[in-house]
Amino acid sequence: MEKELEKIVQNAHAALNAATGMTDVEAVRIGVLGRKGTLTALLRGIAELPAEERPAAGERGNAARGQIEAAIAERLKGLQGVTEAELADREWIDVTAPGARPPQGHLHPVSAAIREIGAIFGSLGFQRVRYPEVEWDYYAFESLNMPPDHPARDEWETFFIAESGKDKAERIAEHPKYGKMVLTPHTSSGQVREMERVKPPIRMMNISKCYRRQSDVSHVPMFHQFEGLLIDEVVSVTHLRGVLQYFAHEFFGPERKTRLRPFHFRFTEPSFEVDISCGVCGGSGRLPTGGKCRLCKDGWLELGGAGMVHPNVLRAGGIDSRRYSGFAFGWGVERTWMMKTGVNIDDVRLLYKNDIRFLRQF
Ligand code: FA5
Repeated sequence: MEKELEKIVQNAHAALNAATGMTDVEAVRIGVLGRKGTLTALLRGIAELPAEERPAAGERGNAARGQIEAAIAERLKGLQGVTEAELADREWIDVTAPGARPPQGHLHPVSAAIREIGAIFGSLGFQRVRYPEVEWDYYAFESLNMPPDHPARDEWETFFIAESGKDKAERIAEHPKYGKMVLTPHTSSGQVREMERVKPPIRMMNISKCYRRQSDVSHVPMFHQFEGLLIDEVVSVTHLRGVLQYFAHEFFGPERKTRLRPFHFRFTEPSFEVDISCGVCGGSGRLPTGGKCRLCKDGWLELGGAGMVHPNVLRAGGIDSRRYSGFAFGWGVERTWMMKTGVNIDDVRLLYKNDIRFLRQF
C-alpha cells in the first residue's frame, strides 16, 4: 500500500505539472480524489486491512490526500495568475489614445447646393415654397403665356402623364382650364400658383425637381431648378440685376461677375439669359498657358433665364399689371453648382451615377 500511495502522489504531481489550464487540474482532482478516483479507491481498501494496521494506513492515506489537495490548490493559484496576466495582455486598452472615428457621410452636392442657395435668397427675404412635381399644363405653360400648341413649348421636352378615360372626363368637367397632366419641366410652374396663393408684395423661392426628355453631358432627365419671383409696386431690371449679382457674389465668390444677355421667353419681357464669368480662366477665355479655355471658350458660362414678368402672366395670377411689376429668374441647381470655382466637372450625369468615389470628393 505504501508503494501504491507513493505512486499515486507522484502521478498526481506529474499530471499537475503538465496541466496547462483549469480544466486539466480539475481532471486530476476527479481522477485522484473523485468518487472513483485512484486515492479514494485505495483508501476504501483500508477497511479490509487487519484492525491493527488500519490506524497507521489511515494516517498515511490522509496525509497523501492532504498533500495532493495542497498541490492542486497551489497549481490552481498559479494558473489563475497566468490567465489574468494573459487576459490583461490581450484586452489591454490605452484609454488616452484618440478614438477610432466611424466613417461619416455627407450631403449629396446637389442637396448641399440647395441648402446654400435657399439660405442666400432667404437672407434677401425670399420665402421657400414647394409646388407639385406632377403639374397641370395650365400652370406649366398656358398661364405662362404659352397657349396650347405654341411652338415655344417644344423647348421644354415635356413628359406627359396619362389619365384614364373616366377620371379625365370627370376632371375636365370640374377643371376645364387645367389641360393635360405633366411632370414639371421647370419651376416657373410655381409663378402663377404663388400669385394665386398670396397677394403682392411677393418674394418667392421655389426649388424643386424638374423633368425633361433629355440626356447628354449637360442635361439629365431629372434635375433641379431654383426660381425666384419678386412682385411689388416699382420693380425694375436694376433690382433683378442687383439680386443676381448679390447671389453670384455669395455663392461663387467676389471675383466672379454676371451679365445679362438679351433672350426670349414667353413669360418675361424683356427676357435675358444670365451668364457668369468663368472660374477656370477668370473670364478671359484664355488659359495662362496661352490656349483657349475648354470650359467656357469665351470667358462666360450660361447660368439660366431671367426677365421682367410678362403682363399676361400677372393677369393670369389675378394681379393688376398697371400697378405691379416683377422679375423672375430660373436656373439649374446642378449647372450652377458645377460652375463653382474648383469643381471642374465636364458631365452633369456624374452627379446621378451614385458612385461614392466621385461623390466623396466634394
Ligand atoms: C427655363 O426653364 C425657364 N423657366 C427659366 C426662366 C425662369 C426664365 C424665369 C425667365 C424667368 P431653361 O429651359 O433655359 O429656362 O432652363 C433654365 C436652366 O435649367 C438651364 O440654364 C439649365 O441650367 C437648367 N436645365 C434645363 N434643362 C436641364 C436638364 N435637362 N438637365 C440639367 N439642367 C437643366
